Amino acid sequence: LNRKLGFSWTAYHDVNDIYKYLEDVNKAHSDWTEVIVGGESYEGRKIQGIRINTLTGDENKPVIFIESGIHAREWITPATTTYFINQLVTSNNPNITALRDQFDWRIFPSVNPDGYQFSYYSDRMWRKTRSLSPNGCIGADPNRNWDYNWLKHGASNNPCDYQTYGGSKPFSEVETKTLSAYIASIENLQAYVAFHSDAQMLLLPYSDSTTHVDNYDDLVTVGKTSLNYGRAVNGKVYRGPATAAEILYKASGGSMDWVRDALGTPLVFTYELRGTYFHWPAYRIPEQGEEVTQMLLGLVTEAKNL
Ligand code: ING
Ligand code: ZN
Repeated sequence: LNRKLGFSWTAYHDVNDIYKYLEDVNKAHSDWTEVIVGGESYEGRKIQGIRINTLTGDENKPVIFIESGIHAREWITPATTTYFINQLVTSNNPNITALRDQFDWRIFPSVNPDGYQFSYYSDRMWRKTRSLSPNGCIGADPNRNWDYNWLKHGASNNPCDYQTYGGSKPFSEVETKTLSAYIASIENLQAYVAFHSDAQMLLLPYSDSTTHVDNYDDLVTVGKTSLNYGRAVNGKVYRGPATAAEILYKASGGSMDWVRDALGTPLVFTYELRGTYFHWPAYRIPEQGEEVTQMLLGLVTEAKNL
């Protein structure tokens, strides 16, 4: 519990409070953090994140990008992401301070802020954005809307589909259009990590194919260490690392696949955290927050051995 900043990890917070927390972290550490805007939403919110980049004399550290909350109802992902931010900025553990100091972190806890607010206040199971289609139906799946094999597998072309409508065209959603432009503008992007719930897995690109990418063996090595670190916290076993096509289902148009294909980012991963129908009790947020912290530590530790 970080009382000084008026935020907690024993309750779920709405997006205004999450953004306020990022601003408070920045105020407390203004010399080495920055509030960043990765894009905007249909209803005019910012996609707000935080950059954590300590002053070490190295102006060109590798960038690690963290994407959470692309699916509105997967509340555990923004919650564990702010938990991780808190670890990075407050921990005295040398493993964590090294994790903080060696990278230029760009962390976005809620990349679908309209959807998250709608899930938080109106419809708990909402997943999509909140854009209005000409036929009156609302929302597109922001993890089916990226410009890679758009609508090829595991996506609906029906705007009224509650789950996986891919949008009217690739990047039809302002959230994915603006966020993808922001990601593409990052120099030295080494790792892209997306968080979902609740299949309890680690997924590798590409999500719509069982064909393996050229550095698949490296991704498996890094992914296994990451899962080992995570398992050491609570003993929870995650499936994978493997492609979604192999262990979950085929799905095209996801963020990680576009980042890998369009930008050639070497290390791209999607974690599916735990939960039951997207529910996870608030008092147990720290449990998964610690797991996520260790999984990211394991990822980086093994990646440095490549
Ligand atoms: N799972 C992801 C989904 O969008 C996924 C799995 C990851 C698909 C990456 C495509 C790309 O369906 C959840 N729980 O949303
Ligand atoms: Zn999801």
